[in-house]
Amino acid sequence: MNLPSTPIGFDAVQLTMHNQVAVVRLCRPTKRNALSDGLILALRDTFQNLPREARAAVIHGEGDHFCAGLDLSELQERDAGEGIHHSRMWHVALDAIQSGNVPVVAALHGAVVGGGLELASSCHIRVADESTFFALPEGTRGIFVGGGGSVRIPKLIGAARMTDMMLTGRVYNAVDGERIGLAQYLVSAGTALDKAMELATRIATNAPLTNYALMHALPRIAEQPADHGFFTEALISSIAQAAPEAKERVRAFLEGRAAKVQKA
Ligand code: 1HE
Repeated sequence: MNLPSTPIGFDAVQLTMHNQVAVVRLCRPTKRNALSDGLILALRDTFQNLPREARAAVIHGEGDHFCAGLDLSELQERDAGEGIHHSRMWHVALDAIQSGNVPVVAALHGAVVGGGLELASSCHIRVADESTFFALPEGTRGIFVGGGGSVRIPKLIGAARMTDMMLTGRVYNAVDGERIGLAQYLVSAGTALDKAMELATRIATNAPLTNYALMHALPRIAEQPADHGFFTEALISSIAQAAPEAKERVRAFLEGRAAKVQKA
């Protein structure tokens, strides 16, 4: 996709606005977009400070790969305390993506490995093109996931599959990755960004309160015991339907002014 390059912000993380969609690009292709501390902090700052007009976001990587994970050249001997702070820094950055104000769509291609998969897992929708491959080489490197992967990835594929990936170094191709739930969309090579932009543009037209409820209420409800979940659902659905925008959208449908659901 041909996106105009008027970056706002950081060298290795570029932000451009396309109508109401914020497009965030990892720009470290010579290092396969490996996530240095600086890049993690830039991601944090970018997502904590998205322009007010943003209603959805897309994240993608420059070059042949989405992201090669942690910048291994920065991996040093850390004592336990420093290790905790480093991991917590990733948690804050990726939480800014998952728990921000707008849904984020990841456009994936090439390597989505280690911390790159942790990053992708913090997004709300993942679009993988046919060149994508997923792996967690942490097991092979003698380390462990530290960017929230042990929380988020089992929610996508289950603890058993994640255990297998880390114990055996198993690599999933795009087809199998989509099949097991690492991505919700599989598209032809070179078209992930186009598809992600199409989805984000559509998401940006939703009522902001509905998007917010999906990002913030749904994951919590999914973790609650059923009776708590039903109660939380009743609260959030009543708040959403009471919004003037919801009333107008329902009225538009009843008056034949809104699109019907089309057969897939
Ligand atoms: C890197 C990194 C990196 C590439 N840190 N520098 N992640 C990994 O264990 C994955 C390591 N990377 C790879 O397996 C491969 O690089 C790729 C499959 C992603 C791409 O292969 P390729 O052939 O296209 O590139 P390359 O020749 O391996 O790498 C090009 C350059 O990028 C090279 O540097 P150069 O100076 O020699 O040109 C590589 O050293 C550099 N590079 N990946 C640093 N990851 C919060 S905890 C998270 C824990 C983890 O993420 S562990 C998993 C880390």
